[in-house]
Amino acid sequence: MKLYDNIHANAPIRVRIVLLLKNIPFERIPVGFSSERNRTNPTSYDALNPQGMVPVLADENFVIWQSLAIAEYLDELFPTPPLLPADSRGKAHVRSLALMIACDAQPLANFRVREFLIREFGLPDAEMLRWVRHWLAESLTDYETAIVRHSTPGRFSYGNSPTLADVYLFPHVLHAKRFGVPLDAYPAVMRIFNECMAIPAFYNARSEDAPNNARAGK
Ligand SMILES: N[C@@H](CCC(=O)N[C@@H](CS)C(=O)NCC(=O)O)C(=O)O
Repeated sequence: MKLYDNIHANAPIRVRIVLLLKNIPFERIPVGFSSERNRTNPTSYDALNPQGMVPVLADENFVIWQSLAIAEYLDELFPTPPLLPADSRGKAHVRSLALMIACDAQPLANFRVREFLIREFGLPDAEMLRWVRHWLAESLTDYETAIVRHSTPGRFSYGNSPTLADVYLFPHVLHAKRFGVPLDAYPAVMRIFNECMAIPAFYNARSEDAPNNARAGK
């Protein structure tokens, strides 16, 4: 497996967690970001992923993008340990949690969004930071509410073993830390984050400690 990755990026951490949890060997291919995409002269990476984002997974000639699609593909190919509950309701619940982050939270703080706000609206750094912190804090409040009110009790977002919900939550908390979001208001989220930190696959998937760091575009 090849993982197209960027050392500073958040979304590929999700895929690295899945690969490491399931002991799937992989090679990281570094991808650089530019501040504005050139639609008239697309790069070879744009040919791989029409969105030009990371992560992309190449399983031999099969190329797939969007971390949730990648994670579920890997979960089906390598079922142990499972990252979705066996029952339909459990699956739907875990996907709801993961999608809160994947669809509604992380995109608002993405590199291209931040770049656009600065470049096109002249947003000063401090205001841009306010934007990012605001949406990160909102999303953590919503996640905290969701797990306190609606999840099955347990050590993780859903029960006693990590699921795709935790695969999404963990890098999101790292992102919030990086942007200086105060985290005291989210005790349930932070309890789960600390449980994840104790699992080598989560810990080692973080950008600083990821395998093949030297290849990852420093
Ligand atoms: N929904 C996508 C999000 C991917 C994404 O946002 N990737 C970011 C890095 S964390 C990216 O490539 N950003 C480059 C850019 O914004 O131009 C997924 O889950 O794979």
